[in-house]
Amino acid sequence: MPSEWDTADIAALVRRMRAGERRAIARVVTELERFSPAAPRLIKALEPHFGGALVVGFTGPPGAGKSTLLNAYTAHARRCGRSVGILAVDPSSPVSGGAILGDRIRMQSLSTDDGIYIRSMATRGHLGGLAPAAHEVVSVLEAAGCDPVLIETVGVGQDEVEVARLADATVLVLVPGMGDDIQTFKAGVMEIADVFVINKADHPGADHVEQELRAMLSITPRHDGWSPPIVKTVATTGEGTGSLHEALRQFRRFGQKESLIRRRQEAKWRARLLNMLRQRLFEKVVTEGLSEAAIGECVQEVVEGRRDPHSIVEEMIRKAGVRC
Ligand SMILES: Nc1nc2c(ncn2[C@@H]2O[C@H](COP(=O)(O)OP(=O)(O)O)[C@@H](O)[C@H]2O)c(=O)[nH]1
Ligand SMILES: [Mg+2]
Repeated sequence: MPSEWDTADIAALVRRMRAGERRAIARVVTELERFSPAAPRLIKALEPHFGGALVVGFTGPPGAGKSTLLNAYTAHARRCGRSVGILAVDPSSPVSGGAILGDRIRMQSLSTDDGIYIRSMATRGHLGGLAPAAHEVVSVLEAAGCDPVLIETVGVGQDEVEVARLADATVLVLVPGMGDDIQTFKAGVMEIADVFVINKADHPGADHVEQELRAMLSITPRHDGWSPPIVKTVATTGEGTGSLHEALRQFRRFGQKESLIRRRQEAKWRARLLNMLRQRLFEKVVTEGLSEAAIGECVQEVVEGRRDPHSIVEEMIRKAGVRC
């Protein structure tokens, strides 16, 4: 692909991507992740094809079986004739990080299937927080015809709550032996679960976790009226993936009826628009408006106490022609 993109290049790439060509999908994702100069035009060309897929986030403690379950669910969706997009999110490290590597090997049997597209990325953007491109990656997978799009996170924490904002439905994966721990589970994490999975149901104690969960859900009903179903699975054999699929379908139906999914989409777009604006303004002020030398000079002025940083920032914004 040339460094200077013309309209025909973009149209050709989008066409190949929409046909499900893996290299084209990878290319679009990379351009968006890097916020390359072509990114805004690519997003514009893809916008008509955004939305429509069920985006499911899988979260839960490390070792609960999220990757295995995601694989089993993917196999189920493939049997139903669906194309599946997978975004593996590693909160700490770049893509080369070990945590993802283990999952990648397990995902290898899936990755030779043309109906499955897997992408891994770090959650941390260069400015901290969820990488803004995570939104774009999910949208690109949707535009490429993947439905569902599955997102896997590595553990339970703030990143998961952020990732849940990307998803239409969040599956919280628990395992036997966690019964008593459920009380101490962070409230924020419990609240994001639209469907609970008790995986490793081949181990003793699955019923106990289920009882604990039901007790907890009965005393803290959700404000939106949805009662999260509890599904038992054995991810290693695929047992229960049909029930998980059914639970997600029910949630989707409820969400559409109660305009819950719509409200989530609004929240998602709000975050996304602000991210895009932040990125664009930053680019305008820094990348387009300032040279490295000019920034270096400002740093010197601050360090030597000649100027205060606030007035410098104001001046940078003014020089870039952004009116506040
Ligand atoms: N017995 C049993 N083992 C499972 C099940 N699901 C996953 N495992 C195993 O649990 C380990 C952790 O699974 P993994 O999918 O990597 O967990 P993750 O860290 O949540 O992604 C692996 O060795 C899996 O083979 C299950 O349903 N039953
Ligand atoms: Mg995993």
